[in-house]
Amino acid sequence: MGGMDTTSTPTHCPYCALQCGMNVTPVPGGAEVTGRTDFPVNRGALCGKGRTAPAVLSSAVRPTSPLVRSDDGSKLVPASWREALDRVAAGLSRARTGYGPDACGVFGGGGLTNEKAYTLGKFARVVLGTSQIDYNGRFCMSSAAAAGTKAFGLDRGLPFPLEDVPRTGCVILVGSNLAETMPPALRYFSELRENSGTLIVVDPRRTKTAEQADLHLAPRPGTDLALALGLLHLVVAEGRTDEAYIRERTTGWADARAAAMAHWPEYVERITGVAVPKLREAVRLFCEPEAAMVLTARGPEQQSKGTDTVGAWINLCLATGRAGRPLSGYGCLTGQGNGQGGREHGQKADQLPGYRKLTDPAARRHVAEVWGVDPDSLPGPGRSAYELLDALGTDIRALLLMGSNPVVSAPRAAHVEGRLKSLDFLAVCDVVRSETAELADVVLPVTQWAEETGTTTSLEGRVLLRRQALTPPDGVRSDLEVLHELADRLGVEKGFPTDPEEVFDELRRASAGGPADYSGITYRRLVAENGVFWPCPAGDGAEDGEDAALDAYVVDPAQDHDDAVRAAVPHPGTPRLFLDRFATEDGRARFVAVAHRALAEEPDDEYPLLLTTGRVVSQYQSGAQTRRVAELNAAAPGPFVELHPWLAARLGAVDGDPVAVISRRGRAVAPARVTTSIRPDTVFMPFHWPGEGRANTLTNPALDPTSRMPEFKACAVRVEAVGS
Ligand SMILES: Nc1nc2c(c(=O)[nH]1)N[C@H]1C(S)=C(S)[C@@H](COP(=O)(O)OP(=O)(O)OC[C@H]3O[C@@H](n4cnc5c(=O)[nH]c(N)nc54)[C@H](O)[C@@H]3O)O[C@H]1N2
Ligand SMILES: Nc1nc2c(c(=O)[nH]1)N[C@H]1C(S)=C(S)[C@@H](COP(=O)(O)OP(=O)(O)OC[C@H]3O[C@@H](n4cnc5c(=O)[nH]c(N)nc54)[C@H](O)[C@@H]3O)O[C@H]1N2
Ligand code: SF4
Ligand SMILES: [Mo]
Repeated sequence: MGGMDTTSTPTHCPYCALQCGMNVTPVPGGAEVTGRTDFPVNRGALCGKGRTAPAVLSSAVRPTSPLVRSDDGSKLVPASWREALDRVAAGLSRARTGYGPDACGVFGGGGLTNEKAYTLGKFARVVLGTSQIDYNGRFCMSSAAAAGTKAFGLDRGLPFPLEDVPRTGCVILVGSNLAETMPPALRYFSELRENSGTLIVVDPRRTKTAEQADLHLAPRPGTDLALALGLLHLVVAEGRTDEAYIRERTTGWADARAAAMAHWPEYVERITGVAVPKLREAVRLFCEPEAAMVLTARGPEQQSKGTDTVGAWINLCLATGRAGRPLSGYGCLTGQGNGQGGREHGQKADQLPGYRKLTDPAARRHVAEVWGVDPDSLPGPGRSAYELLDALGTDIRALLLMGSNPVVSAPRAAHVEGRLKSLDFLAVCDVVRSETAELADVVLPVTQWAEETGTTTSLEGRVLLRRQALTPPDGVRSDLEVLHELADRLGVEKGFPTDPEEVFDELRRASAGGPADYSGITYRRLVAENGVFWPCPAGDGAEDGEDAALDAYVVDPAQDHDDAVRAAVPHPGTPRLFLDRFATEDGRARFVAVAHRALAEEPDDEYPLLLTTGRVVSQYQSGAQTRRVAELNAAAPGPFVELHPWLAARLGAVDGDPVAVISRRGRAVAPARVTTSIRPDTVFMPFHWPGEGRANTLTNPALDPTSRMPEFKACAVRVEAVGS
């Protein structure tokens, strides 16, 4: 696939879930990218990270040979692929022989393509026979996924395309700073306002996104649940519920209503710090137009009550008839490049491909048949991401890590770093020498986005083909090749193809009939149609007549095709979900009865402030990739601590002075950034950097009981001036 000459290839960005379309063109000494104007989501726009992504392809910033730990353990030294793979197979075998299959752990990532995520899950269950697999998406959108599944019977980040946003009446954006985290998406919200729609932003900080809003609510971190309940209370009190909708399309209203009525506006003001008139204004803006949306991101989700919090925002949509109707609905803005697909195809602890449940006997039978194994041989659900990392070196003796950098990104990171060091054996597949790779016994350097082909599923639920545009450097191999070689060494010779299209065709069969059904999607369609929204089941005639039907269909989808073509025409995909019914058994959406509760760690005399964490526009995640790009480092050179001038004055700190932020987990030091855009009771740190300024040294791994999401967005800290 793809031209290896100087022609440009249409593909997609390696980073976030917007998956902007880009053209990649080889140039002497590297490659250039331009935004694809034919891709509807970004229409040619790219952020700085996407524009500079080719810099990470350079052999100057990445290993191009496997690395193994030297005999004295002091450093990583180059080795042949044969030796490196032998060592990984031996490390995994030793753990399995010594302690049983669950002594091998696998940790994946939401940046991996669908093909890789699928193969990694299969590798864990079929080759290693371990239940101990999970991935970094657990740290990302798992609370929204749990709440969405509970309410609607299905979790797809956005149940509608972004193009619907400018045409609705009001959007409440809860804890998303998309002006920095998905810059090209901001256009949809500007267009909304140009069309006289309104934007409400809920964020403890006045971010670049909040500056665009008609109304900014700045709650104390971790109180979104109370806020949503307070808004629902007002909706009821002001007679703004949609009773016919509630009756026809939902269940559970009586209990949810009673729970909301216990949250008086004045009580909610006391908890959140948002004044009652602002609550009333939000209700008015949300309820007056015909249609409205609530979109959440990591702010309300990365809390130890994230699932209930998202549930409360969904309640608000349901009570006002704003879900499963045109231009209305609840959506979660998924984060990683394949944050959506990565959570559907089996690298999650409790899951089989097609978003099936590992505990469902029918699902086990279906997938086991595709895999050619006995259903009883498939292990059960394993631990969630943080629990898995916490068990390293105790129950789990060897770990295969692919597509994550937990030394920087996991909560209570110093502890996690210690657990990684206590392993008998650690293998890391990565494109760069990440901080976690530095701890490994073996590092396997792999090909990157523009050097390989595979599919991702964007935040809209649109499956996309990322195409190979460049020849990889000598010495690197693809993740699929790595898994193939390891499976072979561990005694499974078949079932781990290295051709992504072959893997995708198997994934289609494995997902057929499941909630995330990809069976009607082919690589050809993805190219011809610029992506396809799931679910997209294969029609009855699809296998036979597919090519002819596709050609006719692609030439003119709207044309009146004859019956034979029509029968074989592929399912068009599903841009908009739930318009007729929700995906629950009875077709109705479910309210949840939830009540406000405290943070896992409330401030006290010793730790009187709240720390919240998040992102800046020029760095991505743990920074493993973007910290290797000069232009991005110039724009965002290092960590900082945002604090309000009142707090700074009390500490005697001025802008730029180093300050120490101390929590029960540890201490981090970074320059103060004094700003009125943050609440005086809260400090903010971005989490992109290792070392002294690592935000995750401080964060609290308290988990949401349902989603197992850690409380990244609020923990108790104190701040001290340093060296003054
Ligand atoms: N530049 C850049 N872009 C990215 C990424 C990146 O690392 N860098 N990562 C990608 C990924 S994986 C993800 S998940 C997305 C994340 O995208 P976002 O969710 O937009 O990112 P965050 O900065 O983590 O959090 C958003 C906002 O939540 C606010 N917040 C903090 N605590 C609370 C709270 O208690 N309640 C509410 N309502 N808000 C709160 C923060 O102040 C912050 O402005 O971005 C994606 N895009
Ligand atoms: N304090 C705090 N912590 C957070 C968050 C927060 O808001 N606050 N957000 C959380 C969220 S939402 C997320 S998603 C996580 C993300 O945190 P991480 O899981 O650490 O994510 P990345 O930094 O993207 O790490 C991906 C790693 O995989 C490598 N990689 C990229 N592509 C590939 C590939 O195709 N194959 C292989 N083998 N490797 C690849 C990259 O080089 C990088 O080293 O962080 C979480 N941590
Ligand atoms: S917004 Fe996201 S997908 Fe688009 S160019 Fe930037 S990082 Fe890439
Ligand atoms: Mo994320």
